[in-house]
Amino acid sequence: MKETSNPKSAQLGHSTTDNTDQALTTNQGLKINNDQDSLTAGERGPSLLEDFILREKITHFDHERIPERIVHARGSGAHGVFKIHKSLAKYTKAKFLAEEGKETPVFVRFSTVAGSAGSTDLARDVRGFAIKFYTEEGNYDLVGNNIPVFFIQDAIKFPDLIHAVKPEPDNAIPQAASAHDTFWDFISLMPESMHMIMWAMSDRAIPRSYRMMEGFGVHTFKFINEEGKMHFVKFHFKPKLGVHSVAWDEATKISGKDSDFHRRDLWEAIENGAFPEWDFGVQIIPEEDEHKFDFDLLDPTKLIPEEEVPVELVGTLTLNRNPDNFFAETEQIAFHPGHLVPGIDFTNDPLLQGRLFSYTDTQLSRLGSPNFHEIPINRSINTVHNNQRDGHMRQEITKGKVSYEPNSIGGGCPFQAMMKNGGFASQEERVDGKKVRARSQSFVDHYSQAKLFYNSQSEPEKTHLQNALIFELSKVTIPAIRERVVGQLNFINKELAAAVAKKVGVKITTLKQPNGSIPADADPKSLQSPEKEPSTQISDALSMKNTVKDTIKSRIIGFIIEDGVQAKEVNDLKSKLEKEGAVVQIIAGSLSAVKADDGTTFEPKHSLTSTASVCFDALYIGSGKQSAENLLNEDNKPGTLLFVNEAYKHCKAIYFGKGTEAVYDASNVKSKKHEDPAIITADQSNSDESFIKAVAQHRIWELEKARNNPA
Ligand code: HDE
Repeated sequence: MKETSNPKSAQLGHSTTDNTDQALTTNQGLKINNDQDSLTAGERGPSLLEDFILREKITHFDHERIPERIVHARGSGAHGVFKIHKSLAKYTKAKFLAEEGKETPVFVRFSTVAGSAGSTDLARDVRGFAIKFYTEEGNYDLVGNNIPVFFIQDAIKFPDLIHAVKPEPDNAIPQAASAHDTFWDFISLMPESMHMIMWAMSDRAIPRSYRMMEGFGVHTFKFINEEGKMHFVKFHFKPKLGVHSVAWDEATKISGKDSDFHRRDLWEAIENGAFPEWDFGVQIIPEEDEHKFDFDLLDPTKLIPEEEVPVELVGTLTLNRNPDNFFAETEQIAFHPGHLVPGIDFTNDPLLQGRLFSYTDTQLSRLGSPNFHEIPINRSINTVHNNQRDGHMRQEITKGKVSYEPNSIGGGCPFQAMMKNGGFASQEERVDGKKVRARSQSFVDHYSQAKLFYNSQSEPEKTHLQNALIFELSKVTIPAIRERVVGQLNFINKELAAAVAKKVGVKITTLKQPNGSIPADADPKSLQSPEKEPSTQISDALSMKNTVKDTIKSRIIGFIIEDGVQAKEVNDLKSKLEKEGAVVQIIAGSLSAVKADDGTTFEPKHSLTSTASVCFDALYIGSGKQSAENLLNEDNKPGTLLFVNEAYKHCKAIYFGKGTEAVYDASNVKSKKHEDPAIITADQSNSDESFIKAVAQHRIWELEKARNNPA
């Protein structure tokens, strides 16, 4: 889809300013002759109140900040297009899903949850995955996450959860981290969070890139077709590049080396034309099957295993344009799960129900006016007609005397649309029962899917999860909290609990009240036992081991070279890798041009000390004895070895070019030559191809334990 054919981009064009070749003006359009000095009484005298140019500039500056989002404050976004390949008309009348081949403009914002707007991208955290579809029937927002379940079952617990995870209120420590007392105190008392905790402590919470994570709608939603028939639906986005993460040690180091790592990665991929893509899929459940599952479809702490209901892939999401202005677009975009189009409706999931109130409410304090829908990024591509008027910063000039309905003076306009003409009508549903403040009995199963997730992980994933729990709980200063969390883990997996208990210095106790925080008058007998097993024992889709591993597209490969490097070898490999879509970046001892053996030069993008191996997916040590010797000279040796040793520790592919044995020998690489799939040497057959294959594997986590490398 060309940009000119994207109706949202065309609409934004009307609000976009280009300053090229323009004179500087005030906000009133007055050309400014001197923007260097204020108006003063005498050259060394006081400034004058009448200096409207100074006052306008300073006043605007004084008010340039708006409140950051209460959650998901740190985020990055991009424009793109959603295309439906296989019509869903059988299930939904939503036009953007029903018409095969239809393209819909989108804006997607990814985020972390707990940190402030300036916090590191690599925090261990859930990632937001919020999509605004600018459909011809109005904006549809799918405000999802990269994890398919949530911590809590009811919106009334959300402020508690967020207060617990945010920096502690007395000293505002720690920033963008769940590894502290209040978070784990709350979690230890909330068994319903255990499934989500398994996900949040897994490597899913430290993605390699926004482009390499899944997206989920989380809640069960409803599809309604032209005949009014309803199906339940779960939404999925599966990245074409596969689902990949970094190691925790990498994450903490990236936070120091480049805390904008994910933001930069998304920006650069789009600038380089490596447009991030996801397959869009749905799990469809006929209305009559609502109670067929051994969990409640309305419970947001449960997923539907793909073994029980397969994900049908029906579309693609592509991000193809960076915003022109971060504040105007990424910051001011306002999502809301209640932005619906005909053919999609909510369920009674009590978490979703609470969200329906929260999102508009929060925009009022964040964006400051009920007219936030008029901000260019939030405008629908179809025009808005209603009788809402006035308010702060109103932009629209609505003609006529009439601002009420019904009316005769305005000819009854704007009029209500019949359903057959696209009028939205909430799906009718029978609701009867007593007014109660209680959790449904069908929600009281907190451990079975936590077991499913844990049991579905590969060995290295289990180790990472265990280490994450150990790291987090080691930061908890109150032993009773650590012990209570271990007690919860013990209901999920005994070995996991034992391994964590040992490292965090607590004993395993059987919690008497596994169901944790319950209403004051609850009957403990009504609470179910943690012995329940999941309906599916193992689900392959839950392990990242089974993800896409056949592409090196957009992977960043560091070429470490120095003077004397063999130009032909470097150029040949570079073109091979670039042909496969990888990005090659030259690293040398300094930023001075590297003189190759044939007299040509290479311009380094980085020096050994300005970047680090954690910012790369794989390394190539450039061919040539001379280059290797220079990489090991007094000046460069520490940097070169740190690069190689860290990459080795993080199980990345490393390719030693011809004549670089000295670097191999000096490093911590202890693998037997030709026996380690991630360590490639130029003397092995098909070395280039072996390297490409190893890079596509992302990281060879299975080797981590054996390497036992302190780097
Ligand atoms: Fe949100 N959430 N949330 N949330 N959420 C917000 O809205 C809220 C929940 C999600 O990039 C806020 O505009 C409540 C689940 C994303 O702009 C706020 C509850 C899921 C984003 C809010 C939840 C999400 C938000 C803060 C429990 C995954 C970022 C700023 C009932 C399905 C959107 C804003 C963006 C943002 C409330 C739970 C996803 C305060 C009350 C579950 C991706 O309205």
